[in-house]
Amino acid sequence: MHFNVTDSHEVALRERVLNIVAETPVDDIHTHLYDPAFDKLLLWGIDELLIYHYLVAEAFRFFDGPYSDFWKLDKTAQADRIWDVLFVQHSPVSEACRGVVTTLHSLGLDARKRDLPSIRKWFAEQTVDDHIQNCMQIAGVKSICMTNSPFDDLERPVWQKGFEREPWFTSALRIDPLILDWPRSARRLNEWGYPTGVELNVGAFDAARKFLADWAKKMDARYVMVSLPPDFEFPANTESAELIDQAVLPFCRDSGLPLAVMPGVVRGVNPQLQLAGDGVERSDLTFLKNLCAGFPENRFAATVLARENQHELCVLARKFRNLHIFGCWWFTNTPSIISDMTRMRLELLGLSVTPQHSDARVLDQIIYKWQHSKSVIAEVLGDKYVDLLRSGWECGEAEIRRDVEGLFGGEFARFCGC
Ligand code: FIX
Ligand code: ZN
Repeated sequence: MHFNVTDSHEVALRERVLNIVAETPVDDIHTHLYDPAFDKLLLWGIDELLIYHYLVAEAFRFFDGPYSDFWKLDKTAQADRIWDVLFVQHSPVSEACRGVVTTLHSLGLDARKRDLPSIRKWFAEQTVDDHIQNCMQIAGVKSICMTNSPFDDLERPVWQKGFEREPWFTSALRIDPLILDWPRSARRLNEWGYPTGVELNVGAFDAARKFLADWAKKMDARYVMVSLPPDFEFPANTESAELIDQAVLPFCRDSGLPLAVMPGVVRGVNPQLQLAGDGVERSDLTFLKNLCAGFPENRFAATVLARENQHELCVLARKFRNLHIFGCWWFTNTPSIISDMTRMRLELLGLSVTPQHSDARVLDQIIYKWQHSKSVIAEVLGDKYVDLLRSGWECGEAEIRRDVEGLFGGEFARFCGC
């Protein structure tokens, strides 16, 4: 039976949801942005927006000639070429291109004039500190979680030297090389004062655990994170699986930090595209089931790259409360897929999820990533509250606010035990 609800009641409810979603500040739980202390590692401005690897992949579809013709150009010339091919010669309808338009417009720039030099001039007049505040305020982002890797030769010295972190930058300890390339990582651990051989034994696991503990402390990490290939297996007689079993999971248990896994990425499908050359394949999520079932004292967060995996991921999260699912990652971060995934997650899991993270690599991108995602999430949520209304349950303003705060960081913080 459906309750008799007037159209205007529904319209008002949708409007309320839209406003609350727009107003609720977000904890952006996975980005590739940096505290300004990392200097040049914090990317921002129009040229960085244009050479974002999402746009590079799209631009190459129109370029002729060798890949190197593009890569040998300096940043400004690369940005010029991308602007020309994706914004001038064609209309910027893709999600990544529209993102640039939304961002410029929200910053008060008129992209319709197609005047790249004047846009550049505006950015050249900004200071980084003001620009961070401006972008965060427009995007409605209250905290930005960095992806911090001790294996990154550019960022490691900054951590070692020490710096005063802006309070709104939090950290996730990223450990892909440790898990996926142990022989090389073992050599590096040795150089950094964690004595270990390449052979995996008690000493090696101890070294890896100590390394994780020291870096998690240095970074004040909220969680530990690794991206994984689609065929990743656990348990397995592989270095990766053994390291997870004997070093990462015990460390995470002792420290109380969740392990965030990101399966599905195939690195370097087309290496000529450099950072834009990674692809996706459907993952076998048996490993995740085995982790959640076999290690109930560990907490796992997961975002999965293939669209085809999303339903089973939701079902997995229904089975294991130590699994938190988050974000529409990378190739799933488009309005139509966000809409599908968010609907599915809410329908199967209710509100114990984090529907989105930005994955921004360029500061300014938080503006479009959140504006675009929020408009889809608001629409989906609006439908859900209207369905409830028709079924006989009305949610008040404070209840909706509570729910939305949960989705935009509250639930993740609860899951992390904060
Ligand atoms: O592994 C990751 O964290 C990915 O998000 C990146 O590798 C990827 O390049 C990206 O920027 C996706 O949005
Ligand atoms: Zn990422």
